[in-house]
Amino acid sequence: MQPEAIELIPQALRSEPLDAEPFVLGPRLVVLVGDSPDEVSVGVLAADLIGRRTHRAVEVRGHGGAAPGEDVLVLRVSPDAAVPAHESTPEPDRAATSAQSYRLEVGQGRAQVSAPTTAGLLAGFLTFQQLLQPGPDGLLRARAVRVEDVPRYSWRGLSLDLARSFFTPDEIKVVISLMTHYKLNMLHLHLTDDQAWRLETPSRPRLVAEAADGAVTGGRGGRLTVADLRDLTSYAAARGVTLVPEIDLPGHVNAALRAYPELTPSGEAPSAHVGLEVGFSRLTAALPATQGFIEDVLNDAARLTAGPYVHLGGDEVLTMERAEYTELIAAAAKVVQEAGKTVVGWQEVAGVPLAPGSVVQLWDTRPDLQAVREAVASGARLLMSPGSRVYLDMKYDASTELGLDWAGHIELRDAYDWEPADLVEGIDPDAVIGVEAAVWSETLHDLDSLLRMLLPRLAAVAEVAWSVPERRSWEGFRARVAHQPAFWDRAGFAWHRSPQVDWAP
Ligand code: TNX
Repeated sequence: MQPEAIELIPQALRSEPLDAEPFVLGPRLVVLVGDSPDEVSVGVLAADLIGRRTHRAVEVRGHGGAAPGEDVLVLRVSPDAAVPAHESTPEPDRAATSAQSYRLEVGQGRAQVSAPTTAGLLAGFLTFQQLLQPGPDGLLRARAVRVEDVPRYSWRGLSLDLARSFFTPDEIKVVISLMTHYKLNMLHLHLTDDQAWRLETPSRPRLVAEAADGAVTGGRGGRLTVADLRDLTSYAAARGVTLVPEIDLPGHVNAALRAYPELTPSGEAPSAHVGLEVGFSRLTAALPATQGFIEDVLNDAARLTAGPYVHLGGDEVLTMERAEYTELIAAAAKVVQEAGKTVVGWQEVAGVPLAPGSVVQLWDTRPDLQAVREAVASGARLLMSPGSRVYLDMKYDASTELGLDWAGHIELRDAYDWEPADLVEGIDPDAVIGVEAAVWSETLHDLDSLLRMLLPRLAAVAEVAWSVPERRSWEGFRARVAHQPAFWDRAGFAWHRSPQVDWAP
């Protein structure tokens, strides 16, 4: 028996083969759950996902046990199932990561997941689902194994640009399902930029009325209605994913200026932006309309999403003195905090006084990072999105048709082989809240193009975020990822055949 489950990504903290026959999924599988509504909803999702693979309905049973001849998957929330956080987990996140832990035991005819919360239960089920692979007889089977697992970081994210080119709610759901498969839990939506404003914003109806149809040349227009966002929020929640809305201020606002020209000094609407340049558009602190606009749009973003974070952007404002920038970011941060949410901002916000616990998202390691070190020293958390590692809109190599290359080429190993705690010299590793991949849509105008950039690299980033350092190795990952196309092909996902992997036949 192989000591490691070759199918598993991200790698688990501990897994140990058991001396028993494998679990072979026969015609009668029952999912046994506790009777809390949350346990039932994980059970229903589990039954749905397995049912899709076996083309058979799977029963979810809230009371009672199994009958003879039934195979069972038992899903139990129980506080004592918690796996303690690993020592590499930042101190402030140890309770949160342990809450997402699980224990899984697989044997003949029976698999059981126990976890302290439904988030852990879902993670444990997803591990079981990855272990289930077709045998020579065509039946799905999972080797007998005991797994104890806990994520390293509490924030395991993906940022998706809807502004340069739109992705529909159904496409976003595909992305959410993919994230769930790899135990990613934070979906950051970049909803506004120079090209377009994608989020229906009830306090400012002209934003989508005037500026939702825009896109880069060749890209797609579109909007998320309030109802779409509500639906996506619950779809994501059922899959363990929290949405983080980003309203990008005080730059990247050309679309907003078109809808509300009183935000410009001349009072005239600028022309539509369909190119790739950044940094030219801006709010103006001295204009009377500005403060009310910031309050309205951020309050709506806070109100329309269920999660604890609102991202206020803050990146690449190339035409503004620092004092005005500071004034605008401080005003925006105040709105987010008064709405009861935690501020997230791109690394440029470091230097603006922010409440402790605010999240600074690092994307460019080239400039001097002294302000970032100082922000961390005064209580900010750091979210690691280094462009040269996890910007999944970068080309794999010179022959990649789509994508950009300002941060270099990113082959699979580049996305995998780095250590978040060592990325910025001189910061306390306890300040790192997690890891987030980002994918920008300047050149990615349909779902296939998007997926081809995400796969296989998203699996690599997911392992960087979930698995502890001593369980990670490029050679191990390379061997395991070679088996992932079975899943991608089954789901119809486009993917990049990286030459760094000996793909399984
Ligand atoms: C940098 S990351 C940007 C985006 C671009 C992206 C393209 C960041 C804060 N700004 O505006 O879309 O590069 O890779």
